Amino acid sequence: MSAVVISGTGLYQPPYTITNAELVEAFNAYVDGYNAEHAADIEAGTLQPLSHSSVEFIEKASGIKQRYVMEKSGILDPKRMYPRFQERSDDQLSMLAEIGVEAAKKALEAAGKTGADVDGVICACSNLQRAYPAIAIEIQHALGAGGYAFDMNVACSAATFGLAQAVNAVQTGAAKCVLVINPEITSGHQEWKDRDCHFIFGDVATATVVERADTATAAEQWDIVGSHLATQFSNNIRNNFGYLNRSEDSDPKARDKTFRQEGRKVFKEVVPVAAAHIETQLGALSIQPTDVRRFWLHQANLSMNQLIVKKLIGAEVTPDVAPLILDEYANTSSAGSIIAFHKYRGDLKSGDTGVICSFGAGYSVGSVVVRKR
Ligand code: CO8
Repeated sequence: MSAVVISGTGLYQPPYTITNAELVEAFNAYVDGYNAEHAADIEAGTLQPLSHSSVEFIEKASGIKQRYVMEKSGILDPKRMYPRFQERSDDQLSMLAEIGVEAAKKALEAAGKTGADVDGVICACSNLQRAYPAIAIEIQHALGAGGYAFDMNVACSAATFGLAQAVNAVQTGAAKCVLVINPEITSGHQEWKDRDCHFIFGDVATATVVERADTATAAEQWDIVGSHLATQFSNNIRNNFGYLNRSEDSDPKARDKTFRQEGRKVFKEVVPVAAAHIETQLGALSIQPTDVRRFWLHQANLSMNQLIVKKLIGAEVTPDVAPLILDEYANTSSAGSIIAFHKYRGDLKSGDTGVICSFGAGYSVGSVVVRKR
């Protein structure tokens, strides 16, 4: 079995920012328009009016202050409320591949590698742009990589599950250098008209280079100490969009064809599952949670992350122990824990141990324990 390291990460940040104030202004204009249009039904008591959203609620309930998006005019248009993208021809790079390639180039540069060194590409994300060919194969082609490539989706846990597949491939000799890429254009599947969740998501792409330790040349390398994955079925986060919708003659714009969740239930059920998951993994590796220098957690909710780490270390949680990127990026689904790892690891010393952990729809929990070389 080969020793495996993470030798580089990369981040692609979309061009547009939407602040909570901008989002709430557009949402409230949509609500006013909807209530005016349906005034007679609301008056007759046959339809419930929609309620305004608020900046204060969003910041207090989630910790989110803004998000990056690929396109903002469509999202902020009260008559539309979703992004406006240009359809591309078959010979143009797809949007998902394009942002994946940007993140991958940065990760390769950090690792001191080129596309030609890569013999495995995994595109791991929450929403895939098309059925086939795989986005990963398109990225493999664009980077001039060899070997094999495939797409996978484990919603918010796609990145850690993808990392675990990459580690297995390198350990067993199936590949030498694998790129795990997480392009998340969540704005396409976010329900911008639902006040319970209209503030949650943002767009981004991350990439991670996983390779044999004996080929790694990067100045900074992270040993993979172990990975641990688990799933448990739940309908509390769900999206029914899929290829059978046409045959079902269902409405492609119906509410169940975009992201929906029982946020309160998710919060309550996932906190203990994630904390127990990390504790079990650390126990199996003979590591005390208090000896973990940093937790790079999935970024869905500030209080959720604080509770999980507090359960583990039995003390109040500081950003030094569990850094937050959610305030700036919002929930970027699978990419969140990788953004945190990408931005907040430079100060750690050789021998320091950290945990990259994601949790979300499925339910799914994935954790990867790493140690700085
Ligand atoms: N403005 C003002 N008031 C509001 C708003 C709003 N925008 N929204 C809700 N309220 C009201 C509610 O109506 C409610 O009022 P009342 O008490 O009168 O009934 C009150 O505020 C409280 O509402 P909630 O109980 O819903 O509020 P919470 O405190 O639970 O906060 C959160 C809501 C922030 C959603 C919180 O529950 C949370 O973060 N939960 C965890 C969610 C989570 O981790 N989800 C993971 C999903 S991500 C994932 O797995 C990836 C999926 C794939 C990505 C797809 C991309 C699109």
